[in-house]
Amino acid sequence: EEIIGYQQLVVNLKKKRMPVEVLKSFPEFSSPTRSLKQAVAGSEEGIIAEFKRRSPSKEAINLKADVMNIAQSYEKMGAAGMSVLTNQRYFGGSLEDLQLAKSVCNLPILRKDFMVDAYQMYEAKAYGADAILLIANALSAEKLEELAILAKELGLEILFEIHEAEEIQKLDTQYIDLIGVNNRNLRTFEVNIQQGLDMLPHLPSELLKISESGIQDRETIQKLIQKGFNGVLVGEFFMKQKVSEFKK
Ligand code: IGP
Repeated sequence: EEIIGYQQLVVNLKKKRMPVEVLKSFPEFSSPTRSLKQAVAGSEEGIIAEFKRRSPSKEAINLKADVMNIAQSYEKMGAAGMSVLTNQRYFGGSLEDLQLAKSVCNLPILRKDFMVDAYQMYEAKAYGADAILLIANALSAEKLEELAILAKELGLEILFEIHEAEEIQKLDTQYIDLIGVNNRNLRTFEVNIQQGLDMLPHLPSELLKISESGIQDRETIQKLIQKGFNGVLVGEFFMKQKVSEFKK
């Protein structure tokens, strides 16, 4: 059998799913995890800066953005980690974006996508993700646990995203590295930062909490941290800026 080059494998993935055995042969598959949890815990503002070309609610944000330049700029800015949208259809992203980001900086990388099956976990690890997203209201409790167990086996950390405090009960806290409180309602796209803040007292105190979505200025970041969040996940606000304007 012909040996396929690494770069060629990357291109092929876009078209069809390659065998899991092939994903396991990617160099990143056996690389150590950069802990997003530790990075957030050890940083003052816990900024997870997101790479997002467009979004379903806003259309184009920065379609031609250079992922390598932005990854390095996020690192220089002092971000604790980077989130890369790999969803093509709604966000214009790709696994190649993730792979490039990982290769040019030392930040832990979160694969931001709608994770629904085991294959995506192997894929995430192979392309260099350190953490994956599990959305509470997108999956059954059984599926969430199944994916969480596999993620942990592969050395991936878990950002568990919720919209309401009760959703925390859908996944045992032993699997959760970070809780993401999404301020954006994924059905109406409406953002309500106060609603996220109101959830804080109802979440387990021992877990790291990230406020996600709709954060458009430094003052809001400071307010969220001061009120008890350990970090923030910010996409559009950074993606609309020139990299030279990024600051801590
Ligand atoms: C970032 P914003 O408003 O700063 O660009 O949001 C992030 O929270 C958002 O992209 C997001 C997301 C998601 C995207 C939160 N949860 C789930 C896709 C899937």
